[in-house]
Amino acid sequence: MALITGIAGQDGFYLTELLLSKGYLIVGFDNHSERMRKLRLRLSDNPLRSRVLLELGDVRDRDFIARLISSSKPDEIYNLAAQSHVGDSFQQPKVTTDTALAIKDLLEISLKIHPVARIFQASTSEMFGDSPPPQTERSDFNPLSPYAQAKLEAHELLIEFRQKHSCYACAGILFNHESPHRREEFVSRKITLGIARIVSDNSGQMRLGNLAARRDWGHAKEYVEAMWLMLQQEQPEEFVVATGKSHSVEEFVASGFALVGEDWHDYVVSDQKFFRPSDPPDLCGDAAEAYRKLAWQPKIPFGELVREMLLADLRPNEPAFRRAASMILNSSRTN
Ligand code: NAP
Ligand code: F7E
Repeated sequence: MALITGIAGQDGFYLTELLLSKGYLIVGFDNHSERMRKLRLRLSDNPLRSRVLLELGDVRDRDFIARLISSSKPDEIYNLAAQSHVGDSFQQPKVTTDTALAIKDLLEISLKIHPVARIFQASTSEMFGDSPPPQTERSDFNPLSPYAQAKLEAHELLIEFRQKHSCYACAGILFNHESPHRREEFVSRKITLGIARIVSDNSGQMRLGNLAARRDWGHAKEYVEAMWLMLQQEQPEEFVVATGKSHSVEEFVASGFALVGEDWHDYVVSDQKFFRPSDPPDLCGDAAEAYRKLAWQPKIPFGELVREMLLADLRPNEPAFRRAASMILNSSRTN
């Protein structure tokens, strides 16, 4: 039995599919009712869907968490709930911090009523800020946003709690991971959806912020495997989860437009409105420890991730989409 907080987000979906395939029963909750509706819809063709119990709820609600843990007695708890948009955290620091720090209640409640549960916390590469790449488990943290600061507090709190109470709790230091289920507020999906719209209308513009920022983009499907592996170890430990290669936002844009035979310079405008007060320049993780101890290694390269996301956003019925899709399929056959 697993409990997943923030189950209706991108990772919640992939983790649910992974755990179902491993025979788990799942209890999951999220506070976003529209996304919960979409999750139910996505799971509707999974023959194992009756093994998932979904609830609307808030990770900051202590009574709700206590009731859920005491009724489900989960072997594993995956804490994915977060206000996870870095840009938004500058406008909403309190909700971002309160949600991140809900891990404290989760740890305390679990220790009190069901201490055998193993707990995974979704920490983030954003905690490194401008620490020089490649970042490892031993790199300095230097958070540059309210989101990064809140996640770092949660990360340190978890490690301290584990040392004090000898419980099984650990945090994955996750670098950016994307998929066709990524919310469109994040740059990867904003780019692939934007290209799909431009191809469809044969016109339009894409307004982005900082094109020079470099991120280490992997596929969410592979990152949830690392989460599961981390809870199967003898001893709880923190791991960097990353591909080891970073690309600039400009490279993401250029790869996407090249796949539909267009030059990005004709469509993309860099707009101050989408810049953040501060932005880590280059986040690129070294996941050697995860490879050595978890035997975890990402296999989906950057180009394939961009292709998969773009293909998913192209609507199949229009001629322009069909043309672009066949170009993408041809390019994937030749490399
Ligand atoms: P996501 O798509 O934003 O999913 C998080 C889900 O949690 C959303 O549905 C969100 O709904 C929900 N949520 C927010 N506040 C909540 C609350 N108080 N109670 C219950 N649910 C709440 O994020 P993700 O990409 O799946 O990421 C999963 C976790 O990994 C997050 O903790 C994120 O910070 C962390 N992480 C992600 C990445 C990445 O690249 N994807 C990298 C490092 C770490 P709302 O829309 O209402 O907020
Ligand atoms: O930005 C730049 C932006 O919002 C990536 C979350 O999952 O990963 C994610 O956080 C980069 C940044 O993701 C736009 O300034 C340029 O440099 O897609 P993003 P993020 O901020 O890296 C980390 C690891 C998490 O933990 C988070 O939860 O792209 N950028 N132009 C833009 N970003 C957005 N969103 N929109 C733009 O127009």
